[in-house]
Amino acid sequence: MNESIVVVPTYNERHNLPKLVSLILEQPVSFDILVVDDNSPDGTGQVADELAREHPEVHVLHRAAKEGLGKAYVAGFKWALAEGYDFILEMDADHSHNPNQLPDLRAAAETHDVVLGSRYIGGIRVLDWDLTRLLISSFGNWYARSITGMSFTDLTGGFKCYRRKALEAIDLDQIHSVGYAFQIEMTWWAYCRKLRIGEVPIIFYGRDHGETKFSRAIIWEAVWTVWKLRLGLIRNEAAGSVTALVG
Ligand SMILES: Nc1nc2c(ncn2[C@@H]2O[C@H](COP(=O)(O)OP(=O)(O)OP(=O)(O)O)[C@@H](O)[C@H]2O)c(=O)[nH]1
Ligand SMILES: [Mg+2]
Repeated sequence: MNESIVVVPTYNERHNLPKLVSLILEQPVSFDILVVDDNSPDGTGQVADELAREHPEVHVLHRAAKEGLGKAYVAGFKWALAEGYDFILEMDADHSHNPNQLPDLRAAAETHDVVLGSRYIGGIRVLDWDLTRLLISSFGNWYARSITGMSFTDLTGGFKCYRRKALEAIDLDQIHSVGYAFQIEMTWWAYCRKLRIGEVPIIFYGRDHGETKFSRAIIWEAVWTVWKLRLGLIRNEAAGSVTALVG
């Protein structure tokens, strides 16, 4: 068992997963991998099982139905904590995140409890997106930053590394959000706990194969969630609340 594990949520990613797994396993730093599949109709779960038979580093968590990214991550994080991993990373399965940057995130976690892979620190590094999608993402980050007061440049990204301590500080059963808001919410509770949060620059690539799950519902969830967090309308007993910041 390695001390670090990469949690990869999948929904209809059968064409992306095998290449992703081999790229992660080629890294100079060793990582285990947990695929969290929500019973993808395209058979991603079976592809993941085959990869697990081939590579002892690969594990698969099968969930019964699609419930959104947030629920899949929570299940994956709980599994990783129960198995005893010290560094828990997350990335998308669609080759938007480059596995060559996993060692950078892991290295930054030597001195931080939560490391955010940032597309926007020191300039915009997003390839293949049309202008509308880029504007939604950069405006969304500005909006989340302004309302929450967290000064990080990329609050909605899904390429991150948590130290065990950070995930233990948050009550994962009380996580509210399912889409991009999940990423903001997790960072928010770490921020309320005054954990050490850092950012490392990453390059983001548009998805390789398959269909997007990006939707209006996901955007609206994020629009409201930042207010709910800031106003203390969502609570996380373990992590404390906004009053800890103000008080
Ligand atoms: N297990 C699980 N994985 C999901 C779910 N929704 C999305 N994912 C995975 O989460 C990752 C990010 O989702 P994407 O569909 O790439 O979302 P996105 O990056 O905003 O949008 P596109 O890249 O344009 O599709 C991918 O690996 C998806 O397969 C879900 O409900 N359950
Ligand atoms: Mg994607």
